[in-house]
Amino acid sequence: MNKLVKEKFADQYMENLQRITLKSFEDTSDKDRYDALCDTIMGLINQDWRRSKQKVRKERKAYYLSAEFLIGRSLGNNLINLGIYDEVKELLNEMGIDFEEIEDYEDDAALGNGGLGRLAACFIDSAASQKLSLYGYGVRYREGIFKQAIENGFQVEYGDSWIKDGDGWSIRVDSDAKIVKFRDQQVKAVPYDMPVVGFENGVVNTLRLWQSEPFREFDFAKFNNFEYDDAVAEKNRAEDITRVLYPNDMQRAGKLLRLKQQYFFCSASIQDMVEKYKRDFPEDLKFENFARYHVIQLNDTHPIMAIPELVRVLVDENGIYFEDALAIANKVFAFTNHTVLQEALEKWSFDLMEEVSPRCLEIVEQIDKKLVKEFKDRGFSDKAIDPYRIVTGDLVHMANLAIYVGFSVNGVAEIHSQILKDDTFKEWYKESPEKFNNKTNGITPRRWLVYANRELTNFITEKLGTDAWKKDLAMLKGLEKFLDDEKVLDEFLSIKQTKKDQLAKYILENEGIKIDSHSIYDIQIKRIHEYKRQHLNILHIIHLYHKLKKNPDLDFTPTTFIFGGKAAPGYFRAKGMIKLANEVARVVNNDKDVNDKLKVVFVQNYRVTYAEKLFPAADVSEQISTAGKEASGTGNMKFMLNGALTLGTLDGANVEIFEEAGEENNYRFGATVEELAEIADSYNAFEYYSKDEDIKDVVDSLVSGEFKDQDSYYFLDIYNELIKPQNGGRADQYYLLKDFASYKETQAKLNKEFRNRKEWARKCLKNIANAGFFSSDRTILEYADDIWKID
Ligand code: GP0
Repeated sequence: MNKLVKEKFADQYMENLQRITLKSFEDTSDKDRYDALCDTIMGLINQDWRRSKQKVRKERKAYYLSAEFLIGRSLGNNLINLGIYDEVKELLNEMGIDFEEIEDYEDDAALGNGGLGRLAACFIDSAASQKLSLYGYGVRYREGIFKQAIENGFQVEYGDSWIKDGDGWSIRVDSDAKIVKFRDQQVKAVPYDMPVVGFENGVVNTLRLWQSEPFREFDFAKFNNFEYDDAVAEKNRAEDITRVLYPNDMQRAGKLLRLKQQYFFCSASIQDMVEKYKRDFPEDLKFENFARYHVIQLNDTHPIMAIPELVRVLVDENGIYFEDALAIANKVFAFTNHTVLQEALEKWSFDLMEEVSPRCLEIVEQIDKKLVKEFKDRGFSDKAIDPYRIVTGDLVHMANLAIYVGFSVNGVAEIHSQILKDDTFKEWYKESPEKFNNKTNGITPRRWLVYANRELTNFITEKLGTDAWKKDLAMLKGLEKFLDDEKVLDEFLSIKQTKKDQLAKYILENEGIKIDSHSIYDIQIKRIHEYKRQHLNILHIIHLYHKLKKNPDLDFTPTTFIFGGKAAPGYFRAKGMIKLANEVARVVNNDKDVNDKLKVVFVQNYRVTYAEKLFPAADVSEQISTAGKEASGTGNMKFMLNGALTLGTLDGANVEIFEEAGEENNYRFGATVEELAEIADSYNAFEYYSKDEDIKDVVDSLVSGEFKDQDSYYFLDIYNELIKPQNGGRADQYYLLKDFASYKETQAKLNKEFRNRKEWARKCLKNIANAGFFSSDRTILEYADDIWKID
């Protein structure tokens, strides 16, 4: 930004501020100042946005359909991507405005649960930054993921009305509204477009989120007849559809409203594509070239209703034959799977499908019939066809529908894609191996490094002598030449210390807990789930606590264990894990005997904005899922990029992190997928419990009264899961006790090695230098080249 542009920006900002508020500058509030800043930035990108839209009208485009986009805040990120962050901050300072203060007026756009939704947000950032024409399509939930508070150690959920004070980053486009028809309801789908600003390249893509609205706000006749509730009943019923994000991560909802949400945004998006196609290619009445111009990536099973909907729109509304419509769908749809946990693979019952869209159900059955015929013609028996069936009994298997109709199926890390072929979808792999491919996840370096860690960003730019790495993260490799440069290693350590000090301050302000910023920051932040094994971490903390109690002079590097994450409101055991973490924190933090060595913090309401402060400050990244269960993980990459070492199992993208940065520069522990497969039938958790004193000690502490769960039965439940065979199955489904000893030993090793500061810093730098592969720029280019064929 040169001086002139800066002055123009300042003038524009002042003008907007006064126009919006009708106040003199001195009288404006911080919120006013925030609003005016959004407005000014929206004005600034307006031209690029229009130009970007216009330019790609007649080009092949990719569409990312996702029920979740976990964006977080946009102000800082947009300024970074526009390349004017520092200048605008300075400018506001000159005006006497504290940038950080007004930044806090923005609520997170938390329209997602966790990894899957955040991945979608990283992807659209990378696509715009790589000048790819990728459209995002999703849902504009009025309530994002609930706000979490910890009260008395328990998770309590509050609503998240993130747009109640307006939404400065969206433009409502009434002229593009669609009608979505359910069996016995019709609603208006109104698009809100959000700009997706590419990194310093003039490209602005669009994220289009659909909001459900009634055709009329109010039934006047009913109101006149004193039927006040009925007068707004239709309005409420329509608004219900996009009222709230289902807060379940990796759990089939099985609820009518959820399927309605899915069909709602799929239908609106498909109609949008078809309508624009007819506008831009009016001569192609038979849609012969539709597939040449469209490719649709389905983000997990949630948007798969788009398949029957496309067929329906082509057949019923455009006079195309079913066979031809299906042939088009074959070339258009690609499917990404994000987990091998069965409880996440959606299967919808006939009656719900029927209630949402009888016609789409009919089309699904027709597709299934075709599938059966094809397999029969090739000599398959009924039984052999079974695993492929889209319809079995009265259930519709969404994944089978997507794999059969689509031309591509991908997993999100090497190991995960392999498991899909070997296990989850092995029958399909045998039939259609050419459809299967891997796309290892990535993260956008703009939000997760350039924005979140200004200090490290400047360090890297200075060391590399250029900032081109922000667009080409593989360039970080150049940092390797400083691995033995003690001065540089010291510099890194001092940056890490700055970020740790900042986090300590933030935690004190937000959680009321004082932590020692010179202790090891050992951090586990992610959704709370048994397979992610937060309770392995907690049990180990109990072990350390007992050890320190017995021997206060123990040779131990002071450590702060930090947790963050939400539990699905109906997930009993996950809520128990939160209570346990908080109860252990309460006991440990109030015990003077261990206080200067051990602290435990559960940060409340973990979200993108909190994450931006946690990742840069971490020393140790906890990635301790049961091998084979975490498809990829993306938090692991954010830690790595910010110079934390991974303490992890051979699971998901950890495997690739160890490959890139070297196992010797991280802390790997625990059983492998193969080892677990081998003992699957013979595993006896109770034996581990009875033979290992340390295990027995910590497991028993769950029910000894040392930690109190206020009669919630949370701790007994965890105790039972670990050592008592569970309804039909065995105990300890996720092999905590199996991995405990290995985890404990690796923690001990790490704890000692942390003290060799130079060597530790060297490992951190080695990790940063090799994090380039995990840029979502790389991932998105692979999607573009291998699946989408767009340039
Ligand atoms: C996977 F199936 N993931 C699902 C889901 O419903 N929600 C969700 O967030 C996650 C995976 O667990 C992941 O391994 C993965 O990296 C992410 O999707 C993006 O692919 C880690 O969070």
